[in-house]
This record gives sequence, C-alpha cells and structure tokens, in this order.
Amino acid sequence: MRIDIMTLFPEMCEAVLSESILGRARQKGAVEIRCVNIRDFTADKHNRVDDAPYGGGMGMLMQTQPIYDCYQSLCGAGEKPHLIYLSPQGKTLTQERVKALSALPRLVLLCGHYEGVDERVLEEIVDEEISVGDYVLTGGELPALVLTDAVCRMLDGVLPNEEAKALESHYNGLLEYPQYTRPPVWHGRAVPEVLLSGHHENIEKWRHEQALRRTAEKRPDLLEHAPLGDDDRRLLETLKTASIHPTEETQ
Ligand code: 4HQ
Repeated sequence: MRIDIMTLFPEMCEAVLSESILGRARQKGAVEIRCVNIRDFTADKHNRVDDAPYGGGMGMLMQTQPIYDCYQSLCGAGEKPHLIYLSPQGKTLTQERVKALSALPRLVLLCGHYEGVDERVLEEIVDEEISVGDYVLTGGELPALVLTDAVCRMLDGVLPNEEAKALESHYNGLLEYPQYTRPPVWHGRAVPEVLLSGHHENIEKWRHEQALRRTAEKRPDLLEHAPLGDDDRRLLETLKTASIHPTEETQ
C-alpha cells in the first residue's frame, strides 16, 4: 500500500513515521509512505498558502490552489487515489473502517491547519471525511498519523508478530485481557495462577472470560456489536447477576 500525507508540516509527520514499527515497515518496503509539503505547490511568489476568510472573522484559511495542485501531482493519468480529509465533521474512525481502508492500494490524507480549508477545494477532491474523536485539535497531522498507524498495522509484513494483529483490543470487538510478566509477585500482587499453570486450554478460556468481563465493565457499548457465542452470553448473564447479588466467589 502507498499512503501520501498532504501537510504543511512534513517533518512533523516524518519524525513519527520514521520510528519504531512503522519506520521498520517502511525500510522493509511493507508500506510506502510519503509526506508531501503543500507549500511546495504554491503559485504565490511569497510562498503563501493561506488567506483571510471572505465575510470576515477570525484567523486564516488554507487556499484552494496549493492543495489542488498538490493532489493533482499525486494523481496519475486517470487515477484518482482515495482522498481522506481529517476533520471533526467526519465519521469517527473505527477498527472496521481501518480494516476496509487497509485493503485499498493507495490513500491520500489531507491535513488541514489554521482555521480550516476553503470549502470549494474540499468539494472538488475529498472522497471521505474522517474524525479521530469529538475534540478539537490544532491541525490534521495527528489525526492523519493516527489513521496511518492504525491502517499500517493491518498490512502484511508490518507487525513483528503477525498473530498480534488478531489478538489485540477491538479486533474481535472485545477489549484485551489483562497481561503480566515477571516478577510473579509485585507489591504483594500475584500473577493469576492459571497463567503459570502451563495449561494452554485453561489459559485461553481464562483470557477470553477476562476480555468479556472487562468489556462488560468498561465498555458495555462494545458488546452490542461483538460476535458473541452462547457461552459468552451465559457468562455475561452470570456477571450481571453477580453484580446484583455478589458472593465471595464472584467478587
Ligand atoms: N481538526 N479529527 C483539522 C481536528 C480533527 C479531529 C481540527 C482537524 C482542525 C483544521 N481532525 N482542523 N478531531 O480536530 O480529525
């Protein structure tokens, strides 16, 4: 997959994307990511990319020309890669959307800055608007990096341990089970015995139950969409009863 990030702060994006798992994935060629400076495409002799809004009001807006020409430079003959504008007005990013996006051959991410972007260029080139959450940031770079990270970890050859992809939070619609490493006792807290038993079937059962419990406790909204089996539903029922009539065993 290839991802182009259109931004006024390519070094900010490059710094994040050169480190750790994504840095290694890029070196290996598992993903091709380019940070493109929108300012390089300005036709203005003073290199300006922003101007005051018509109708007055605060702040500056990103102009149409540099953004449009930057996107055109990323389009081949008759090829219009899927362009995502990061904005609080978009649909909130989900793991389901991340997975679908990771199947596309190319993505172009547009990062807005200042007070926003001239509406006309958005109408002309944006295929999809995505938000990373209901709060306001100073620019679209961090959301673009969040999206890039989430999409890239779904690609083959990116995660050092490919199995991890399927195991982690949200993948099966549930939160992750708790995890422990050495020492076996820390500040008087022991690692759950089953994890030291070497009994893999019991360990898997325990982990799945913990994932269900945690989800019911911390994010019950996720259970509405999680693919649950009959055993899962039974366990969730016992948890509900236990929270109304706690016994020593279920506390
Ligand atoms: N932005 N999810 C870009 C966000 C945002 C979000 C604020 C994006 C400013 C110019 N983007 N504009 N939340 O807060 O995606």
